[in-house]
Amino acid sequence: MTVFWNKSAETMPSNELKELQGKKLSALAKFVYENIQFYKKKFDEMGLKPDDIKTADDITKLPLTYKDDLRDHYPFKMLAVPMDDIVRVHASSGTTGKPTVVSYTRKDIDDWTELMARTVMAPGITHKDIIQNAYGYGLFTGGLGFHYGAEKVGATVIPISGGNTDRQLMIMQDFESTVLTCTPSYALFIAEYAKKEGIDVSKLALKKAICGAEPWTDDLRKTIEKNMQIDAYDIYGLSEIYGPGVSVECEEKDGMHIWEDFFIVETLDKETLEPVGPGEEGVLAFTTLEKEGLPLIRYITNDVTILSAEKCNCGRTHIRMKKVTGRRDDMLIVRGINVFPSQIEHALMQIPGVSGHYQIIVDRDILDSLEVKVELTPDTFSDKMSELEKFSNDIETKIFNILQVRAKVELVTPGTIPRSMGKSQRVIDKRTKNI
Ligand code: DLL
Repeated sequence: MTVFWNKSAETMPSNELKELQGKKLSALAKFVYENIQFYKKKFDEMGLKPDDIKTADDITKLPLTYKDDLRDHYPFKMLAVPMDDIVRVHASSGTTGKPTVVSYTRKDIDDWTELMARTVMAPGITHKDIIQNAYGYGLFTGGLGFHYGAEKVGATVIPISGGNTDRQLMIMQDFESTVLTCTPSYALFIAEYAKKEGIDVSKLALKKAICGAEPWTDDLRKTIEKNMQIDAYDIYGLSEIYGPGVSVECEEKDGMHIWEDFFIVETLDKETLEPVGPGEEGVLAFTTLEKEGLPLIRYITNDVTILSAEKCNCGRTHIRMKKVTGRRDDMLIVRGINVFPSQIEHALMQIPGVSGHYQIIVDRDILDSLEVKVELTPDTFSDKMSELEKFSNDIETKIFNILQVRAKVELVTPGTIPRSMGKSQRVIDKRTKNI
């Protein structure tokens, strides 16, 4: 039997949903015009008045918002409320050394919790479950996002955070966790580790996993399901739009429901950014209908997917998105963490003696690996011959401090990284484009 957190909202007829979106969008247009200088300027430049926005279809009249706009207003200049009203801040990697910062009012946290409660229950999880939450706690939205939603549902939450796989498995056995929440690559790693340690997964109480924060294929799902003997569900979200809880798969495992009473979702042509319809591939853009702290209009996620407005057997009426099949920019996701090549360059350029030639190699064995080949200037290379290891450790630390991802640094002889006459290929992603 399908379980719901908020059945009336989740099964609201599509026409009612659209009408509700129209009302909320019209109020949002006024709110951002009056409270965010950035949007006021955009509206004025376009000759747009808040009163022009009356229905959900008027969304296309509104300006687009890009990640760079957030960067330009780092950290708090795009807030619609005074800082006194902000109760929490999260952040994710940005295109430069600076993170993308997102701020929440009390109402935003309550709304996010509502979204996460729906998201936890959609894959059939209830207050009876014991949820081992192995998403990272901290500035990353995964840990706390899940935590609040799972508690709201009344489930037992184990706030174990990521890493320390021995302890994960001990807790999983001793506390009889029934649900694991973590990135798909970590779920796969836990399965491999359990096998290596001789743990019989069929004896675990674990039944389900909710995995997301990075792209994964249906093939990987099957492997996780087989190796852990569980059902695994996809969850999508991004910090700018609360975090996890933007969409999730229900028990049908056929696309992720996007909570349309909180968001207007569009898919836009990858080149022109003109709207494309359901069934056509495009870049996801979200408009937040309830956010107070940092409301966003037509926020370009750069995630590419297809929307499906077809009826779902679970009874939820909210539109579904298929798996994310790629990104429109150069962001890499390494073990669930967003990595921009420009951040690595930024880290390298702070170290005297490092030349401008480097190469980033991403691969996947069980977990993603990140390797950076770095050329030193010829002088430094000969000077530092005796202390190359220390030098590469210093670079690794610098990269870790900026990215929070461990990279293996290999110092190479000057002149060995291929030079290019045109665009250099700085990033080699060996993970089969399996998304
Ligand atoms: O990854 C929020 C999250 C936490 C989602 C836990 C799911 C579970 P960010 O760190 O801001 O937020 O990264 C957002 O990650 O734009 C996508 O490119 C990617 N992403 C997130 N979920 C999925 C998914 C969190 N299920 C960026 N499939 C997004 C593919 C995903 N990509």
